[in-house]
Formats: sequence, structure tokens, C-alpha cells
Amino acid sequence: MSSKNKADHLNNDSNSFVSSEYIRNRFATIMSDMYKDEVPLYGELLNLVHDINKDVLEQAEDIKQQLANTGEITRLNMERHGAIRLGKPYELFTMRRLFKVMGMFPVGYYDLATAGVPVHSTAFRAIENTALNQAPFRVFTSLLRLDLIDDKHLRENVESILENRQIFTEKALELIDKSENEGGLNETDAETFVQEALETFRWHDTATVDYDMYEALLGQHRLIADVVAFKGPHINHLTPRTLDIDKVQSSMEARNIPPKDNIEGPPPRKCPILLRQTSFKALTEKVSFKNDAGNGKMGEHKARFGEIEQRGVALTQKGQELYNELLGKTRQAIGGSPNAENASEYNQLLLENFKAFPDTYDELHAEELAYFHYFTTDKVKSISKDTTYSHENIQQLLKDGYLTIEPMVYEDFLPVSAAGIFASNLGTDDAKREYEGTSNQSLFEKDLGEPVYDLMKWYSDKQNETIEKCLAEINA
Ligand code: OOG
Ligand code: NI
Repeated sequence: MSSKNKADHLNNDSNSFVSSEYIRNRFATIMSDMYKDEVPLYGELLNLVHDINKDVLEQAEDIKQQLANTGEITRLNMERHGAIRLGKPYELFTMRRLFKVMGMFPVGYYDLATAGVPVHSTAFRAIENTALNQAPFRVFTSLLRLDLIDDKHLRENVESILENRQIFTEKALELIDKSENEGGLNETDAETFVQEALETFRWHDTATVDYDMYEALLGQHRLIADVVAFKGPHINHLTPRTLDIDKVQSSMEARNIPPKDNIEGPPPRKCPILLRQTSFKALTEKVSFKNDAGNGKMGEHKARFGEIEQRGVALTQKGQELYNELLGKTRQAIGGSPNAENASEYNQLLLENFKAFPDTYDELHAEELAYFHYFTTDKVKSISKDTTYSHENIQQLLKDGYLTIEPMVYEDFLPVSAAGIFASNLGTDDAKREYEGTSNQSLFEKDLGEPVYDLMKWYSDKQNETIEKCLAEINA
């Protein structure tokens, strides 16, 4: 890094603390480097995504302009989300504190038990627009629901295995404390912090349990084995953002990257909505297991995979309901999640059903199906200053060309897609299982140590902020 850049991120008015954006970017960078080392196919996928994004930006001036207007263009090639799976409340609680040092906060609650995965989750990410555009790193974080393990004996075993593990290094814990007590970290501490934090996410090819226990855990659910049999919550994928997921999907095979059978989420559209995702299947990795004699027995484990995503406009509650209805209808018609045999029938039907979802930004806006950023245009220079404009005038101002809008990108995740991603990497038998019992957001928040940010409220607040900003400019 040049000394000029170094000086830029030093925040002089707070005792030379570096910004959380700086720490988050550093962490995302070393995490990506580590994952490239651990899973070379991830590096291949990054190259493919970069090539395709470059093509899209060169060929589609409108997309390029839109991303420039919203500030997303600078973050596109840095954009990643990862995922981890935690075993016990202490780990979730401490993970929240760790991510806070990087300016990441829990947004949304996702219950995956209904889809056959015994976890509930949140996503840690930045919550300010500028912060998102500077360092767009997110982590989908799941906590195992021990209450859903029906075998009492196994559940007790799992509890005692997890009780004895510490997934954070001592130094990382010290620096979390220091950051909380002093209000930030200086550059040296920040570097130590990201290196120490990274240890928690590293892959270990030695299990902490013997082979029999591993088999027993696997017998309950592959995911339970993945969480419980290892020293820590290895990052299980790191997802770049593409501007053309259909192109990536069809180019994967040419590069020897085997894709899953179908793309999760909405069908291809002129105006992309929410999130479309695809992945390559989990790798089979050699693992050595403990045994009584102390010398390990070799076996295999599947957990880590690759994923890509294309993001579109965030939907309002009304839009989200229409999305759920059309997706649900499609899934029901083919009898649940699509598989290799009916993938093309599914895609056909999905496309057909989504004709009911307006596909121009004007309609999405007029019908209040999606969220938008509002901007003033040059025309406001000549606006009459006789009135004070307020929220009631916004739609008229837009019509009269004093304002313009751009789609607000969806920053979060989709429970049905997430379950599909879990399932394609866990094996279909597990995915077919159903868990009784209710979703339990309040227990999740108790374990987390604070409430999660409400998804819908976050987008509507953000949209409002842009409206307020326009009004302030117009009334100035
Ligand atoms: C998380 C799966 C969810 C996504 O993109 O929806 C996810 C996991 O497999 O642990 O990352
Ligand atoms: Ni993912």
C-alpha cells in the first residue's frame, strides 16, 4: 500500500484509530487470499466473474451508469459474502462483537429449520450506504439449533464436545475488548486483529472427534457433523457478485467448474430483483479423525463450495409477498425443490409465472413493489422557491423531472435460496427432512446479545434518507 493510501484511512481526530471500513477491507482481502489458497477453484471462479463483469460494463452503458449513480461501481469487484456455521450461543455472541470491530452488524433473521436445515441465521454487514460502497463484505452466520437434535444421547454428546471448544484466539479476544473499551484500534492493532480473527475461519483437516462420533453426527445431519466435528467454523464459501449470472452458469463447465443444477431465486429479467445464486458442488476433502491410540484414521468430509450471485433491486413487503407467491406456486407445481431431471421444466414455469411481476423500474416504482434511491436533477436549480416541498410533493417532483430514481440494491439473503444452497451441498436426503417446531427469533437474539436489524425497515429508512436529502437540497 502506498503511503498516501495509508494516510487516507487514518482517522486523525480519534487517536489515530483506523476506520472500521479499513479493517473490514483488510479482513475481506486476507480472507479471500486464504480461501484462494485453500480452494483453488474459488480463484478460477473469481477470474470468470471478473471477465464477465468487465464485458457487461463495456457493453451495457445503462447498467454502468446505474451502478455509477448508486456508488456500487467501485465496490463491484470487491464484493463478497461468506458463510459460517456456529455451534453454541457464546460463539454467536462473540462473533457479533468481533464483526462489530469491522463495522458489521446483524441484519435480518432467517429460519432454515422449516427447510430441513437445523439452524437459524443472520447476516453481518455494514449498515450505512457509504460504508457498504467502501467495503461491501458480508457474512451469513448460522447457529446450530441443538433443540432440533432428536437423539437425546447424541445431543448431550454434542453439547459436551462444543462446551470444550474455543474458536477464538486469545489475542483476538483481547483486541475485541480493547476496541470496545477504547472506541477503536490503531493500525498495528488492527493488523494483528484481522490476522488473529482469520484463524477462526481457517480450514482444519484434522477432526476433533473420532470416526465413530463423526458417523453418528453425520447420521443426524451432515450439517451437524460439519459444525461439531471441527475445531472452528471454517468459512464454507466466499461469493463474488456478477452482473450476468446466466453467462457465468453456462461458462462454468467450460472451465471445469461443475455447477449445481439450477439457479436459485427469481428468473432472468430485464430489471433484476433480489438475488439469484448458483454454486459449484462441495469438495470432497481428506480429514483425519482422532482415535483412541492417538494416530488418526483417514476419512472424507464435504463442506466447502463455491457460489456466485447476481443482485437486483430490493423489494418492499408488497413486492416480497408477490415474489414468495410466484416462487411458491412454481415450486409447488413441480413438487418442491427442483432437481437435475426437472430443472428445465422448472425454469420454464418460473419464467412463465413471473410474467405477473412487472419488469420495468417505472412500474416497480409506481406499484410500490421495490425500493429506490432518489436523486435531484439539474432542473432543481430553476425550481420555484415559493413553496416548501415535503414528502407529499415527491411523486409530482419526480414526474416533473426535478427528481430521478435508481434501484436500491438488495444487500441481504433469501431463506428459500439459502436452503437450496445448503441442500445442494449437503445431499438431498437431508434436505427432505422436516423439522417440527417454531422459529425462534427471540432465542436467537438472546444468544446474539442484541436484536437484529429489521430487514424491511432498513430499506425503507434508506429510501427515506435519500428523499430527505433531496428535499433538503430543494428547499435550501
Ligand atoms: C449458508 C448458506 C446461505 C446464501 O448465499 O444464501 C448462503 C451455508 O451454507 O452455511 O450463504
Ligand atoms: Ni452464500
